[in-house]
Amino acid sequence: MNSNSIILTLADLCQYLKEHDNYLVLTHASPDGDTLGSAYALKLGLKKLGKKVQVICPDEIPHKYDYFIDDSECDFIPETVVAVDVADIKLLGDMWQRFEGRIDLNIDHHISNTNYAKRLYLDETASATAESVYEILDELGVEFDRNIANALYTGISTDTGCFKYANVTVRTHEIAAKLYAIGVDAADINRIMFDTKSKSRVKMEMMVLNGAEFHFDDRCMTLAVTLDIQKQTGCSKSDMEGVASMSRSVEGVLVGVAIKETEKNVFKISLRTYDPLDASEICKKLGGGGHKAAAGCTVEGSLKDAKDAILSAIKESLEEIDAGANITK
Ligand SMILES: [Mn+2]
Repeated sequence: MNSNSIILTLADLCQYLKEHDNYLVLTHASPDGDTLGSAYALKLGLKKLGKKVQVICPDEIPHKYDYFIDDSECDFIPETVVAVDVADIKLLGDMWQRFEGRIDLNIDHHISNTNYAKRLYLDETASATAESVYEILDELGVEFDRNIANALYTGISTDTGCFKYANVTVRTHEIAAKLYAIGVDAADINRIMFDTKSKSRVKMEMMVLNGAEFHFDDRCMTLAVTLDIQKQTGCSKSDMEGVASMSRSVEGVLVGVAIKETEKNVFKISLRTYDPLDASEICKKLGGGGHKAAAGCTVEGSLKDAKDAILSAIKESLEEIDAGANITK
């Protein structure tokens, strides 16, 4: 694996994008608003510069994103492969081996980025990759339109929990303001992304909350979505996206854990933490990664194995914090 990406500045990146063509833009598997919004905004923007662009998503794209998906196809042989919001090549899911060593450019904001691409533009101060894509298109002189604004707004709003998380900066709001000036459909997007739940999701949440567990003086809450629950409620992958933040919204909880069974005896764990707990540090212990407040990892075995593994990693971090608190007393 190439672990020494050439690090690009914004100017280098824009130069590169101008000089190349026939783009294949890749999103991560289990796509979220940021990877999709970034990929399609990039596609729409580069097309305006006369470039040929195709987006590939390793998984089916949930219909709720239909309003900015540009399905237009044109015939070309891809020359330049760009991964957006993809911190690690393995996050390409079933496609990662096909693209190993073949990613020309990676545009990302994850501090855990594994430098797998030939070139990397990484801005870990950006709340969302879409924030960077806004700056890139702006720098390239692309004329923004409502579709691009909607795609970018989706990326930024979903990665910030609708501008609620600690990753929001002055710049996040400045870019959002620019998107408003372009005519972004913010209220409609917010309703679709944050205020609408499918019935199967509500049923799933009821069952998941029934099995909720509290640990470590109620500072940790775990929620598990087993295959059985998924089968009984018919909930989709995107229905399960919000489970991790459900637990963190409980009073006194510093770390919310969502354990999703993705196939028999394989559990994808999502962590949401508040300061001073670092979700990325905890998940790294189990081979995963992510951001300080939101990270993930995968554990194989039984549900109990998965729970034991993540709880012991969390316990270590909580003990370190408690020890630190004692020293400062
Ligand atoms: Mn992102």
